[in-house]
Amino acid sequence: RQIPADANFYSSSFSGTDQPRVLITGGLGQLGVGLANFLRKRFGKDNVILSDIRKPPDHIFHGGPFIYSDILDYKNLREIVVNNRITWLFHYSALLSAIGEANVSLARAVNITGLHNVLDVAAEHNLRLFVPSTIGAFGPTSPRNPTPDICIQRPRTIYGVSKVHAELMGEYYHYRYGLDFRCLRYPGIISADSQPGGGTTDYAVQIFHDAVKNGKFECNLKSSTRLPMMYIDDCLRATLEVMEAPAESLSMRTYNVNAMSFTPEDLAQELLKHIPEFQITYNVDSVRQAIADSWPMNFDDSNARKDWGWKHDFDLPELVTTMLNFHGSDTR
Ligand code: AKB
Repeated sequence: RQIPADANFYSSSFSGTDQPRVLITGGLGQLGVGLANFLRKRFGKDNVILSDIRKPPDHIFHGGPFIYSDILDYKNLREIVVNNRITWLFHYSALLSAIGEANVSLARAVNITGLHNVLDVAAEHNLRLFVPSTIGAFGPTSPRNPTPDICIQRPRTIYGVSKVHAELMGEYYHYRYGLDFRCLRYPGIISADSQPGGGTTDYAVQIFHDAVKNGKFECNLKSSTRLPMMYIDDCLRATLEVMEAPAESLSMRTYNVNAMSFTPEDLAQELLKHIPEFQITYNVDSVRQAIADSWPMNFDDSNARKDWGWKHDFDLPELVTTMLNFHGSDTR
């Protein structure tokens, strides 16, 4: 691997007017397929390559290029970047907060060693690199209501620790080697046609499915647990917007982005407006509850709004209507 000592070596040869050639790692998670579809509309189907270590369902193969890539295998990653003339990389491979606590060594390998490979390949090949961070990058000693971009970050999960590491390493590579690193701290993301796996905010996705199918939902967080959340369309748009923002508009390389903030009780009340028979019960998972209690309740994203014009479209009422429409419920 060649990481030069000369900080000017990687001065950008990518001009914002070129059509990017995109690679998405961890493409079969909650966000990858939606991001690929979104980017393909803008950059063309063949310019966006989705990748994962798992075999995709047929419809994903038919939607555009899909290849095997293992972020723990540096040569494999480099071969893909070189052979496909990749210029932008979206790095979505990660173990989320709750599952990370059950698999610390795997989370450490994927979230930290994998990130090192991605950073090196991006720096070597002059890529523009997006790495998602999260509300989980904060901890119990961070200000929680609201949480600003710059404050104490002492998360208590391996997921959070790995995301703080990613933020710092990306910024370090930016200042040291000129890597065009861009990072958003996502709230809990709510999507209709893809499932999260192993997160603390997953309840806010599952509740719609169960409400429509069974008219009831058992929640694994307390009714009063307030967390920042965002609908997937806002998340994908924020991601593209920060990637397309002129470098000179970015006063930072890691931004909070926010849309709404609610508790399970707030969400249940909004669902009741559409499904009057809906019932919610609570059976608290102590691991997830402890994680949620250490996370921001509200996110201050004023820097994203000021620097590159971030503005969300979906608040709680629009979120609920959109999710219920997708799940085929009769929304009254
Ligand atoms: C999780 O709950 O672990 C993720 C996140 C907020 O980063 N959805």
